[in-house]
Amino acid sequence: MFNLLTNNEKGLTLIELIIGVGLMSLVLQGIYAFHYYETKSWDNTTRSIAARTTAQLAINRISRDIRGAQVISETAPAIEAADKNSIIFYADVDNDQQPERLHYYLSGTKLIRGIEESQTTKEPWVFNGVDDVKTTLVKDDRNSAAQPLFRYFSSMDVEDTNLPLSSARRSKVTLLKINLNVDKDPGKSPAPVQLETTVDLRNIK
Ligand SMILES: [Ca+2]
Repeated sequence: MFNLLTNNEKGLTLIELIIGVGLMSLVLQGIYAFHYYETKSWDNTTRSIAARTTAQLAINRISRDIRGAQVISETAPAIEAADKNSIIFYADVDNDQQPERLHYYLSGTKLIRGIEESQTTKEPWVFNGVDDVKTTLVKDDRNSAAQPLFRYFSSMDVEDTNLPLSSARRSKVTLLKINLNVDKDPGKSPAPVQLETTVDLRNIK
């Protein structure tokens, strides 16, 4: 009896070894799975924060530019073109007392900010309608005709859906709603980032 106990304590039987290895394997799988999901979750969180930051910066930029919109000729409104996913207007965004032509538009999934300086350094201001500089503000913009970036409201806060707006209608725009939809991989996590802001245009110069 004594010998039997001693023998058993000296080493593992094959069964014990198999059970031990099996248990160890389960533990390792658990650790791996935990690590995998933690990393994935961390990646999603990081990407979500990055998308939200990009969207917020873009929406801030557009809002700031459009708030400075100004009438540059007596015969044309401050907003030169107004459509679902594009807008053109004039504003002195670099504070040099000369207006620039701002052009926001979607090119595929890119939200672009185009800017053109006047061909003249004093009135009358002359623009060729060609962007001098183009900057991509958002790479993964998922706005579309069904989910437009820009919505226009006339007096009484009535939405004008006759897009693109005619010149007469553009001069009546008092509110602009910007709805930005950013999503790197539609259908996959993280969820799309959607930001909306309203810009009051009643004080257009
Ligand atoms: Ca300027």
